[in-house]
Amino acid sequence: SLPVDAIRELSQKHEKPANVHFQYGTAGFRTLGNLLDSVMFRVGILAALRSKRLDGKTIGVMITASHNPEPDNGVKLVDPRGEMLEAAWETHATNLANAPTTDAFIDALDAFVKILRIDLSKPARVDGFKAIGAEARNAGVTTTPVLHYLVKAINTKGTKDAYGDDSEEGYLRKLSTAFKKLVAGKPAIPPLVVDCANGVGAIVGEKLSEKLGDTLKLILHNTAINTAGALNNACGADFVKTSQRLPPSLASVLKPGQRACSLDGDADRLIYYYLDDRGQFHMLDGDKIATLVSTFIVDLTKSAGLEGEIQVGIVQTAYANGGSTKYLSERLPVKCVPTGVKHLHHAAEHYDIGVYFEANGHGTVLFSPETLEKLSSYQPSTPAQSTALNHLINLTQVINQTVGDALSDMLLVEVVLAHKSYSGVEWDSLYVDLPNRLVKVVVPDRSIFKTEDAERRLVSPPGLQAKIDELVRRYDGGRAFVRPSGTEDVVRVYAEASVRSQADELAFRVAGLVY
Ligand code: 16G
Ligand code: ZN
Repeated sequence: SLPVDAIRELSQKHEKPANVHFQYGTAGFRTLGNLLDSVMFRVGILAALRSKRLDGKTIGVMITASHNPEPDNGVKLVDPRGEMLEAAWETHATNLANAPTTDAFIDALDAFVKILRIDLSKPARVDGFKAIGAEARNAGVTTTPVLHYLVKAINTKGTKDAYGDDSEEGYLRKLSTAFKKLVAGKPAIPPLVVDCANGVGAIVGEKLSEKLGDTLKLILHNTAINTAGALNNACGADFVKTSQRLPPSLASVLKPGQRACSLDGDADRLIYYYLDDRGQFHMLDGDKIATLVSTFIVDLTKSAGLEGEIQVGIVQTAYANGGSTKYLSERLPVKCVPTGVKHLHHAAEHYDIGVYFEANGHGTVLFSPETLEKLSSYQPSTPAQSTALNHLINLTQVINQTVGDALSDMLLVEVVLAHKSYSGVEWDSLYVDLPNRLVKVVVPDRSIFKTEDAERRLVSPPGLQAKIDELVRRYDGGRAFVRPSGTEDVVRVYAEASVRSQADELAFRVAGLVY
C-alpha cells in the first residue's frame, strides 16, 4: 500500500497554493515557476507511479521554460520510448495536481492507484527526480531532446533495438559520427551561426561543436545561460518565428548570404534564416525544413532502388504555410493534425518514413520499425544504390527520432544543404511563403471556442465560422482560422493571403469578429 505517512510529511512541505488551477497541457504543466512547487513534488510521485505501472521502466522528468520567458516555467514527463506522456495520464496528472490539500492529495492518489491497479511493489525508475521508493538519476542540466534520448536509450539497453549509449556523451557521439559519415567527401561546409536563446542549447551546442571539429564550425551566440532574464529574450526560435525578424544581437554578426539558425530555450525548436544581398531577412521555418528534408529523403529512396517500397509522408498543422502545403501535397501524402507534438508524432508513425514539423520549428523524422528492418536487410544492386542506402541508414542515426531536436535537426539540414550544394537562397526558393499574420486575442472565456477538422474550423461559438468564411472569400489566396491556445489564456487568429497588407488586414478583421 501507499507509504501514507512519508507522503504526508513531505507533501506538507509542498502544499498547493489556493486559487490556482493547474492543467497538464500540450507541453506539461506550465505556469509561473514560483507557483510550481507542489506540482513538482506531485509530478515526482506521479512519475514513480507511471514507472511502477510499466514494470519499472524508466520515466523522464523535464523541468524547463522551453521557448517562454524565464519566469514561465514548466515540468513534463517523458514516457519509456522517449515519447510524450500517454494522453490518458494527462488527466490523471491534472487531477492529482489540483487536489487542494495534502489529505485530498493522498485520497486522490489512493483512488488512482486502485483504479489503475498499480502494483506498488514494482520497482520505479525516474530519471532526474526522487519520489516514493523510486530509483532516480539526475541527468543534469541538458536539453529536452537529450532527456528523451536518454530515456529511450536506458529502456532499450541490451535489446536488439538499443538506441545508443545512455549518456549525453553517447548522444553527441551518435549524432556527430553519423553526420561526419554523411558529409564525407562533400565540399567544406561554411561556418554556421547558432543563436542559443541564452538557454541550455548553449551547453550542449558547445559540446557538439567540439565533436564536430572542422566538419562543421558552429559560431555560438546568445550563450548567457546565467544572466537573469536573458532566456528567450529578443532571441531564440520563438522570437524569430513570431516577429519574423533577426534577433537584434545578431545584426552585427550575420553577413549577407550566411546561414544562421535559432534554437529555443530547451533546444527542441529550430528556425533557420539568412540576409540577402540587400540585407533583407529571409526566414526558413519548420515548413521549409520539412520540405527540404522530405524531398532529400524521397530522392535517396529512389536512388537506393526502394521507390514504391518505402513511402514518405508529411504531417503538418493548420499553421503550415499554404505555400508549403501546396508544394508538398503535389509530391507526397500530407496529413493535417491539431497543434501539439503528440498529434504530429502519432500521425507520422503511420508512414514508412514520416516527416513532421510544426511551422514553429519543432519536428523530426520517424522511420517505422519495418522500414528500419528493410534498410538493414536490403541488398543494393549497384554502387550508386549502395551509397544511397548508406546515407539513409546514417540519417536514421543523425535524426533524434524520439522528439523534435534542434541540434539534431540542424545537422540534418546541414547534411541536405551539403549534398545539394544549396545556400539559404536555393533552399528558400523551393516554394514561396504566402504572407501571413498571427494575432492573439484576449477573450473573457476561451473555452467557448471549439474546433473541428484539425483546428481549421470553429464549431462554437455558433455562427462565427460562417462569418469568417464570408470574410475570407473576399481575399485573394485568403485562409484564416481561429483556435483557443493550449498554453496561454488567449485565442489565436491566423491568416494568410497572397499579399502582405491583405494578410494583415484579414487577420485583424477576423480578430475583430472574435472579441
Ligand atoms: C506547445 C507544444 C507545441 C505547440 C504549442 C502551441 C509540445 C511539446 N509543445 O508548446 O507543439 O506548437 O504548444 O501552443 O507539444 P498554443 O496552443 O499556445 O498555440
Ligand atoms: Zn522548447
